[in-house]
Amino acid sequence: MFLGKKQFVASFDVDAQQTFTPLCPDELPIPGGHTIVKELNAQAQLAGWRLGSKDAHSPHAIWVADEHHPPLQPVEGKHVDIRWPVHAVPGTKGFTLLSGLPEPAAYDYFVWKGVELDMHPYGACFHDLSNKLSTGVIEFLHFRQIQWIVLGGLALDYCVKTTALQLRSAGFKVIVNLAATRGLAVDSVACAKAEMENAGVIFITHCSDLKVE
Ligand code: VGL
Repeated sequence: MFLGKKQFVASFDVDAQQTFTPLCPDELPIPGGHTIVKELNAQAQLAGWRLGSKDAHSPHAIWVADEHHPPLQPVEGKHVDIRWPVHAVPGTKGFTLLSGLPEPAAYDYFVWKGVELDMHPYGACFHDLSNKLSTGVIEFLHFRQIQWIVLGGLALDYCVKTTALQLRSAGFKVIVNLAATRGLAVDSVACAKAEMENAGVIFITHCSDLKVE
């Protein structure tokens, strides 16, 4: 698939953090989550710009599961839907990017999300669940006149999906590189793929499917 000039193509590493890998078994381990680094770096080589995001959560956020409130149960809250185990706490191993990725400062644009105690965003484009409080990603992409975004990261069925849908709504052409992402659960991955496909997201199996000039 030909994408045209590299300067109009961005690569996006969504939440490619250790918290979402078997290296952090008590957080949100995703099978194979730690195996996507080579592919994320390869897709970034094809793009003129590299963006990244990190979940940055408090262990005291209102959505944190405990012995009385199990994970995946609904929570009352405008910017929160369900509970999750503590994950991606700044200063912990889980917060760090996967080994082999650049430092956040080496990306062209990098976002921390979920810092507020009462918010648990999934997409990297907005801090809230009603898409009102921008992280600046969409503005950055417009400012640079970027047309194509190639996405990878964790997890396919949550943050990668939501980011892809937000970018489609903002009018960008969006590709999800399946070799550069992994999902939390088989059922939600199937639903997520259908939802993304309906929204016009394109799937590739490997970034060698892409060509730029
Ligand atoms: C994520 C579930 C909970 C993700 C974050 O990054 O996909 N999933 N928090």
